[in-house]
Amino acid sequence: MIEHNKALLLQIFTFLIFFSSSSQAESKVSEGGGVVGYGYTISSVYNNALSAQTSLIATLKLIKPSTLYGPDVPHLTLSASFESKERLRVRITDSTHQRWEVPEEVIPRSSHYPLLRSLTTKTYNQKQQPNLSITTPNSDLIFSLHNTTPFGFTISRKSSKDVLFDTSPDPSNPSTFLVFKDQYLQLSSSLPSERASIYGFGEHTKSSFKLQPNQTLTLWNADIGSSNLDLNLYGSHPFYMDVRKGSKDGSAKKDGSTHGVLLLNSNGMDVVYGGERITYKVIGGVIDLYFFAGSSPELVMEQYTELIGRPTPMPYWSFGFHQCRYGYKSVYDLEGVVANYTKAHIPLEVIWTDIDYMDAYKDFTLDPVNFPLDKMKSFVDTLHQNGQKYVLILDPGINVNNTYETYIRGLQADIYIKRNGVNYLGQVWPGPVYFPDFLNPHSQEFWGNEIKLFREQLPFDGLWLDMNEISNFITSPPNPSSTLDNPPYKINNSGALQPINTKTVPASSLHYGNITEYDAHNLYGLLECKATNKALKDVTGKRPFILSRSTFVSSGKYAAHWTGDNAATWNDLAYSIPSILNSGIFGIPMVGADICGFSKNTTEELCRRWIQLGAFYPFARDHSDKSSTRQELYLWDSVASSARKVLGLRYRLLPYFYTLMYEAQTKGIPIARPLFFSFPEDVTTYDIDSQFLLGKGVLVSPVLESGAVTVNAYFPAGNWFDLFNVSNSVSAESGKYVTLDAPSDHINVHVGEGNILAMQGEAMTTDAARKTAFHLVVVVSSRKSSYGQVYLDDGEALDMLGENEQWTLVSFYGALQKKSVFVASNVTNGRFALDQKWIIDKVTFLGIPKDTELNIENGTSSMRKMVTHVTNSSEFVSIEVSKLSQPIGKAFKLEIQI
Ligand code: MIG
Repeated sequence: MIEHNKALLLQIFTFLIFFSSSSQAESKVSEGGGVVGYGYTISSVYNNALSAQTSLIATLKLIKPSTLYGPDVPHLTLSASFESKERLRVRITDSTHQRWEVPEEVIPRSSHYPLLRSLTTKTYNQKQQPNLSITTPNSDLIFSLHNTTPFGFTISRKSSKDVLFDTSPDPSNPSTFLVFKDQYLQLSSSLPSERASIYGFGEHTKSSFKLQPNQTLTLWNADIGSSNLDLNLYGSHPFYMDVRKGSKDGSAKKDGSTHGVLLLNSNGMDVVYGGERITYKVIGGVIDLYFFAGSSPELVMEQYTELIGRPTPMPYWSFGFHQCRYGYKSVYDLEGVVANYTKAHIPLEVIWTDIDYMDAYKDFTLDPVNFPLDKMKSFVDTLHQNGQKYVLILDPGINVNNTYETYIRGLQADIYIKRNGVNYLGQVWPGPVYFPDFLNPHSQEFWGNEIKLFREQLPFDGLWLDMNEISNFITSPPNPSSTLDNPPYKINNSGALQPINTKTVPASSLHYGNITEYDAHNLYGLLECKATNKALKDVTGKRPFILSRSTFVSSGKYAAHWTGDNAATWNDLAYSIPSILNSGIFGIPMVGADICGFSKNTTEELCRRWIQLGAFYPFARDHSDKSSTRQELYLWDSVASSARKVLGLRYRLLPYFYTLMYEAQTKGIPIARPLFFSFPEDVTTYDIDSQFLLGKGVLVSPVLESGAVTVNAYFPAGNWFDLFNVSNSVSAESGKYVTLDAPSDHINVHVGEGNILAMQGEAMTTDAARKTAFHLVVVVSSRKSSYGQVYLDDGEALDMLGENEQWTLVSFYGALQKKSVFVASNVTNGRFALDQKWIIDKVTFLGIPKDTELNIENGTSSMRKMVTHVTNSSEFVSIEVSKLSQPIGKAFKLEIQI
C-alpha cells in the first residue's frame, strides 16, 4: 500500500503547478533562537475523476527553507478522502520519499470507500478549477483547502457550520504553520476555547478528565509510575474527543455535538493544548489524521473502534474480584490468601502471582523452592475445582543465560531486537536480557511455543504483561553518529526533556525489516499483546485474558489494561476515575486501577473507600508493592464487611457488566463512561470526573476524601434509585448537585429512569452467581420508555456472536402507562438461554409516581399467580413481582394494571 501510494504521488508531483505563492511569510519562527519553518503553499490540486466530491490530492511547496530541527521536506502531498460517511482521512507526507508509518499489518485499517487505495493516477485529473472542498453524500463533514500563504485546511460540519479543525495559519504566529522535516512535524489547529471540551491524549495521570488548557501532553511509552501526575506513562494514544457547547451566534445551537480526531502516528510527540489551539509536535512518521463525525460521544466511539478494531471480549470470570501482590512468598502464602478470602466470605475469583513465582525472574520458569511445580499444579487444580482462576506475570526480557532453554530457542530463532549488528543487551529483573522483537514474524512462533510449553506444565488462566514499554534498568549510551538516539527536537519525556533512550531500548536499535526502535518504540506493548493473544487462542481454544501495562492505538483488540503503579493516597484514588475513563475512550474498556493503592502503605479507611469504588471498576484487582504493607480485603473487619457489601452488588450486576462488554465488543462504547456519554446536552457533565456511569444508567458516586461521610454528587435530569436500597431516590427535574449520605461502609450507586437492569444473585464465584435466578429492575418514568439488554453465552467462547449460536441476546422494554406498567422482551437465539434453564424469578418496577392511584390487579399475562409487593417511599411507589419462573430465553410481557 505504501509503495502504491508512493508511485501515485510521484506521478502527480510531476504535473503542472496551478497556484503560485505570491507573497512569502515574512514572520520569523523563533524557538530557541532558530527558525522552525515558514509553512507551505498549494502547488496543485487534483480531484478524483470518479467522485470529484469525495477525495482530493494536493501538492504542497515549501515557502522558504529553515534550519532548526533539520532541513525541511520541500515537496509534500496532501490527500483527503472520505473513508465512510462518518470518517475523513487527511494524510500529509513527503512527495518523493517513502516514510515510516504504522504498518497495515500492525493496525489494519478498513475503509468503506477505498478511494485512495484502489484508484490509479488516471482517476485523479488535473482541472483548471479544481474543487477545493470535498464531502460525501449523507456526511456531516466537509473538508476544505485554503489557498492562503501559508496554506491551511479546515474540517467543518455541514449541519451546524461549526468548524471542527482549522489549520489556517495565523501569519503573526509561526508556531501555527505546518512544518515537515525528517525528525520534526508540526501541525496546529485552532479551537473555539469557550465551546470545546477536550478529552484524551494518553496515557497520563491527570487530576481532571477534561483536559485543562496550557499543558503539553507527551506521548512516549515509559515505565514511569502512574502516581506521577502529567508525565508520559506506559501507553500512547494520540486520540481526542471534542465535545462542543452550542454557540450563541445561532450556528451550532445544540450542546453536546461531539467529534473525534486520531493522529495515527507511532513516533514520540508533544501535543501542546493551549485552549485556543492544539499543536502536534511529532518527531517522525507522517501526518495521518482521521476525523470521526460523531455526532454523539457514543457514535464517535463506534466510528473510532470501527477503524482501529473493537475491544476484544473478556471472559466472564474476569469480571470477578482479583487479588494480587508483588511479594507473595510462596505457594503456601497464596493458599493462605485464598483460604482467608473464603473464611471472610469475600468473593475471590482470581489469585495472581507477580515475578516472585519465577526461578531467578526468568519467564516460563518456577522457583523450585517456593513455588515448586508439583505444589503449584495442585494449587491451581484446587482453584479450578472451586471455580477460581490463576493469572501469572510475564516480562518481555529474556535472560541471557546459556542454561536457559527459552533463551536458547530465541537465539536459534534469531528474534531478538538488534543494535549495531548484535542483539541488544538490556538489564531487567533477571539481569542481562535480550528482548523478543515482535515485529519479527518468527517471534510469534517462538513466543507461542514458550507459552504452550509452560501452560502444558501449569494450566494458568490468563497472562499479565508487565514492563513492555519496554522498561530497561539501564540507559545505553547514544550512538554518536545516530540522529535517532539524539533527535534535534526533544519531546518532554518524563517531564524533564529526558533523552528518549532513558531506561528503554535505544532508538537506534533495529527490528525486523530494519524498522528502527525510534519509529516502533510505542508499538512494543501492542505487538506483545497481539502475539500473546494469538498464542493463548492457539493453546486454549478459548477467549484469552491478557492484562497489559503498555498500550497503543488498538490494544483493546487484544488485552485489558491496568493503570500501573499508583500509590495508596487519596489523590490517586480520585485520579483513578479520569484514568479509567480515558482507557475507555482509547478503546480499552476492560480497565482498573490497583485497588487500595500499589506503592506506599494503605490505611484501613483508604482501602475501604477504594474497594467501594474499585468494586465498580470494569476490572477489579487489589494489588500492592513488595515494600508496602499487605492489603488483602479481609485484613480489617471494616474493609471486609464493606467488601462483602459492594462486591455483593458487583456480583449481582455481573450480567450487566458482561452485557456492557458485549456492547463494547460490538460498538466500541466503554463499560465505564463519563456522564456526558448519556447526557451530552447537559453541559455540567463535561467537568465531572469524581463520578462515572456504568453503561447508560448506573451512576457511581464514591467518597474520595478522608474523613468524609457525605458526598456531593451530580444527578443529571431524571429519577435515580439507590441500588443498595431502592426506596432511597433522588429526583432531578433538571441536573442538580445533591449531598448524599455516605457513611463509612457505603458508596452511592444509583440507577436512572429509563433503564432496565437484568441482575442475578450474589455468590462467592462468578460461576456460582451465574446459576442464580435473574431479577429485572425496571425503572419507569412518565417521561420516557425504559430499555435494557442482557447478553448471555458461556463466557469463554472466542467470539461473542459466534455462528454456532451458542449465545442469547434479550432486549427488554417497558413503560409506565395510564392504567398499567409493563415490561416485555425480544429474544434473539433464545435456545442457548433456555438450555441453561435460566429464569427470571423477580421483577421490580421502580419510579411509579406516588400520586398514581394504585389499585393493583394481578398480571394480565400468563403470569397470574405471582405475588405482588408494593413498597412506598417518599416520592415513588415500587411494585415487586416475585416467585416467577419466566425463562429468560423466551419472549414475554408482564403487565400490571394499576
Ligand atoms: O519493576 O513485577 O507495574 O504491578 O508489581 C517493577 C513487579 C515491575 C511493575 C508493575 C507492578 C509489578 C512490578 N512491576
